[in-house]
Amino acid sequence: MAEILPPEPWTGRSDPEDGPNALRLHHRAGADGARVALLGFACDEGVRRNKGRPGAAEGPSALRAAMAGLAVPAGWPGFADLGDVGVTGSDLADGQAAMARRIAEGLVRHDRAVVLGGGHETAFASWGGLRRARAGRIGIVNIDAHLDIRNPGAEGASSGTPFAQIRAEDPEGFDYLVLGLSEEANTQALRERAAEWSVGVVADRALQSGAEPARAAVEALCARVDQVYLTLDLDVLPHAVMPAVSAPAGRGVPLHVVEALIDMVFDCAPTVPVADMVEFSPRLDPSGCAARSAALLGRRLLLGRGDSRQD
Ligand SMILES: [Mn+2]
Repeated sequence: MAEILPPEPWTGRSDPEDGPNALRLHHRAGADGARVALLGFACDEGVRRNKGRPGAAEGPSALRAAMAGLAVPAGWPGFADLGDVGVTGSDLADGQAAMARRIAEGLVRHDRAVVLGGGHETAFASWGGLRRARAGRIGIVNIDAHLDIRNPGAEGASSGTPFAQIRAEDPEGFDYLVLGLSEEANTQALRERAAEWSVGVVADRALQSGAEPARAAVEALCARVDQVYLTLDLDVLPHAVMPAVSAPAGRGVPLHVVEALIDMVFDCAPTVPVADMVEFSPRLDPSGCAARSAALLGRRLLLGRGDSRQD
């Protein structure tokens, strides 16, 4: 069953003595005229079916808490929090359908929906919401160690199947690029399927010192689509930075390179109406340090093109 969970109030540190520009993310929640909507998908069922470690359902509220105190530029128009869709029980398809509807509704009033997962089953809802709300060709850029194009198993769809499901819905329009793929974490069967489906791949090993090796593939995809759906699986980060995922990466792509990849997509894409960040499991982050890194990336997705650059 899917339930609509209203947004919680945003709270955090305030420093009024430093003047009107001492703004943090929580100060811009619910701002009038916000172009960006934030939504959460509180769901563990996809990871459970994928035989992973649960906890992703607690991701949206933990990520909000970690993002709340981050500084934002004074001119940033802010964001609207549309709350979460919670999946209770085992009806994943019903939960994804409810989430897709919420995203599509959000895109009526806002230019971009930023979705906090949930496992990577969130992607089927993100893409579904975008397809419902906007016409035109969709290119998918997935920053991830994994292809997530498995065939559904005995229990059906999971966090390992979303991009195969998307292709099944729209085989002609399927245009999919994975950045940060770990050769060792994807079976030969999956890599052969990716080649058969013309999936673009840039390996994690090519992205150790910078994002430039991905530029040609990102620019080519952006040139042939009308809009990009950007999806970020936190398990692309090295395990020392991001232990709080079901499947931590043995190698991973460094945080600064992931930031540069996000910037590259926002710079190249005609538009990015939906971006999501998935697989964060706070119960696997006892120190809270992984949440701090995830929050930097969530902030970048919220601020989008240009606005996130303070470096
Ligand atoms: Mn994934």
